[in-house]
Amino acid sequence: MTLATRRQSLKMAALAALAAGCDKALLSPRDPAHGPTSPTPPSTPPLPSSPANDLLLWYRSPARQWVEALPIGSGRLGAMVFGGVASERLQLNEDTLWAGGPYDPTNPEALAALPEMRRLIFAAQYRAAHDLAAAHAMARPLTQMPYQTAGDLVLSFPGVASFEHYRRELRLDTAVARTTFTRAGATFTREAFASSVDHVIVVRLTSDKPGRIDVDVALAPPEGATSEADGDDTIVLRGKGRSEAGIEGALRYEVRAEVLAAAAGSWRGSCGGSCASSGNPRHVSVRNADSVVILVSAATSYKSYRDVSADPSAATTAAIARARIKAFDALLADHVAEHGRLFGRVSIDLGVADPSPRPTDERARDSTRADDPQLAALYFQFGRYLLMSSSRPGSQPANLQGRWNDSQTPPWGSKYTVNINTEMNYWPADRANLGECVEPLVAMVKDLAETGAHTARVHYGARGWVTHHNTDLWRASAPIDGPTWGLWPTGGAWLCVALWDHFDYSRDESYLARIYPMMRGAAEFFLDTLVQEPTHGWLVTCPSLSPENEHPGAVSVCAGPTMDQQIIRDLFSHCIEAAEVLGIDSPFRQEVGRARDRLAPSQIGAAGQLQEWLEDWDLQAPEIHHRHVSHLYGLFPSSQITLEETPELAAAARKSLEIRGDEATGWGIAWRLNLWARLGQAEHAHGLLQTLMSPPRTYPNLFDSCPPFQIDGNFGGVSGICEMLLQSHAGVIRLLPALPKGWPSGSVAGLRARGGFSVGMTWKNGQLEGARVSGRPGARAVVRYREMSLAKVIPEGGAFSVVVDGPTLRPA
Ligand code: FUC
Repeated sequence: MTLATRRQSLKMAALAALAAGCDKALLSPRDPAHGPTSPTPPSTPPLPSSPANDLLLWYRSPARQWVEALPIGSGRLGAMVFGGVASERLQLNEDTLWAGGPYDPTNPEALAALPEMRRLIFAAQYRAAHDLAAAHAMARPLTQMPYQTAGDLVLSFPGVASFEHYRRELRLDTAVARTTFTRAGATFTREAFASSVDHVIVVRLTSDKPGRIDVDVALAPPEGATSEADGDDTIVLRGKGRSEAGIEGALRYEVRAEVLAAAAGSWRGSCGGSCASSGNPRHVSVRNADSVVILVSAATSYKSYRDVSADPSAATTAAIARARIKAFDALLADHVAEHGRLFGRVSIDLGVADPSPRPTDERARDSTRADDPQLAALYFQFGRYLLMSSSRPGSQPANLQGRWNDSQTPPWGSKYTVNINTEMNYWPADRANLGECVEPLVAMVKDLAETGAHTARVHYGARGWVTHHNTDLWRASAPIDGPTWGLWPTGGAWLCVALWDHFDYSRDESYLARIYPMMRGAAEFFLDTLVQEPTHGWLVTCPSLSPENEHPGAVSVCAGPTMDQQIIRDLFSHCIEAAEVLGIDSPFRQEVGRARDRLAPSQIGAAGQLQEWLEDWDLQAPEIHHRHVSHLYGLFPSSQITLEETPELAAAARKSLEIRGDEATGWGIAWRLNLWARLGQAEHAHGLLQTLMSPPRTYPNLFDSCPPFQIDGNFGGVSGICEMLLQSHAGVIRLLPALPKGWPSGSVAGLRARGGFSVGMTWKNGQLEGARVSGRPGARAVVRYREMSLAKVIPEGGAFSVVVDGPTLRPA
């Protein structure tokens, strides 16, 4: 046997077993003794039996539009599965495929304009300050780079016209999308999953009758890319990232699809005999196969925000080669195990109003009319699924669309908007026990601390680092879009607060040591740039704005908006506590403490509302019902304002919420939901959740609609459900703080609480029955239910239980 023939026969063995679902493919391809294995019929995938309604999205017909398709994702890779019969489409994404290339958007004129902008603002000449900023202080270019689609995997099934018994579904417990139907006496099954273990998207086509699969496999390139067959069994799509706003597209990218077909009894040709490019340079055609497996990988030349020298072709080829030597069952089993490791940590039962199985789109549509607690549980688990699928260690963070985008020009560039949206994406991470998913955000903030240091110097002559209201793959940090939106220096600080939150839930000091330099740098920026406002002598940001909201001066530019003061107060407090925990930086701690004491306080206005600005402008602002509720940051996600400790401010926050009203974007509703839960207003929070998870705020595939699709609403919804069931700020674990009447009996297990705790509990007839709190032995937990309270140290066994006994909460 020549080396070439031996290689070919080893490859054949692996392919045969892979397509047939045969574990023999796990034999080392280097072991010549085993030779080619004969194909075996497709095995049943090792999936647990079909899950309950609250772990399954399902539909009676294929997706007609993108927001009906079902998302799968490995963190790095994403796909939207349409479930078509005669033609199936998987729209593909790769996390680093963005337009543009490394660039420096800072504006060298900004620093010189700073003193005059400040003077104009303190002289109440806001329009002039706005115009000056527009002329001299904004990024160049004025926009950032958009996230891009990577094209489509297109499967055409010749001769398939009619079919019966159609169903498509997405199982949240296994993260497998599946389409089934019958035709001409055979049942056909198509499965797809995105493996974060093997970094490939895997599609398998099977039938319960042999030799019945005919398919043409192609990759449909986005504009500017091309695709072609590479040998008999592979299609390769190659492209170059688009140029945008004068920034040249620097990325090269590749999508590679390898087709592996098995026919009972024999292998024909390199992928099953009739598997060939068959004269069409863009298709791989398979005829009369028993089963077909398609492995898809994608990569770009992105290494970091300043290095685009990776080899995408080497990356895709290596990923496919590694996946190919595993059997399909092994790929699936590893994927299911890794998915289950995170997903299985939390179970939730909010009760069942209607036990009949109904398609997800019908349930979402009907939930406006009748309460459907199972839909809320499904929405919760779907949100957890989306976070796991779009943000994994090593991937980019979840952007405005998570990982899923079918456009070259997506809404708001599908970027990272950090004046609410990116932070909201991560609200559920720790609450819903997916702490690892924060890792990509940490990596992004580390980059921003570098690019933002340059922006801090060029725009403000300051130490530390700054990020304004948006960033992209290239970690651009200068103010974009125009002063109304961009001239807000507090984005990096808010991101640091999000990183701190992850510490607060885990109490992992090695993690704290990692993020401390970023927090310190963010604080340094404000030590250098806060200015004293003339009326009270408070330290304030200037220039700044209350995100995207114009004040009565008909511009948004101002000094010391309430949100800034609250975020900076948190940042400073966290820096002080972090330095204490780490036992470092004593003089810095004191300096930060002195500045914190001089920050402008949260103020109550004439209408009894929490003031959004330093001045009592709220009721004269042009958009009184504005979608952002920035000044309520202090109530949620922060805990500067609580019902118990600052009741006057909590009442003012409530007044502001009432003035603002419930109408908002998807994420705006989700934020309000979390805020009302913090106020203990269960029915109001529940009503907002119902609105959020029904049309028009939710699409048939349960994606949030801003509109259009934006994933933050999904994530804010998960966080809101957590906050209704469990809150853990201000040193207290509150059980069922906002339990609505619609969820009278239920249970939850595996939610996380600040301080390093996990909490499970059951309730019945609207009353808590009992709870179990686990954590590090020796850690002291204060647990509260209504007016009852219990403080207890976690014992050696790592957990304690409490029950409600008449008017008291007592150890079980
Ligand atoms: C902010 C919001 C918009 C949108 C955008 C991505 O600018 O005000 O509604 O969500 O981010």
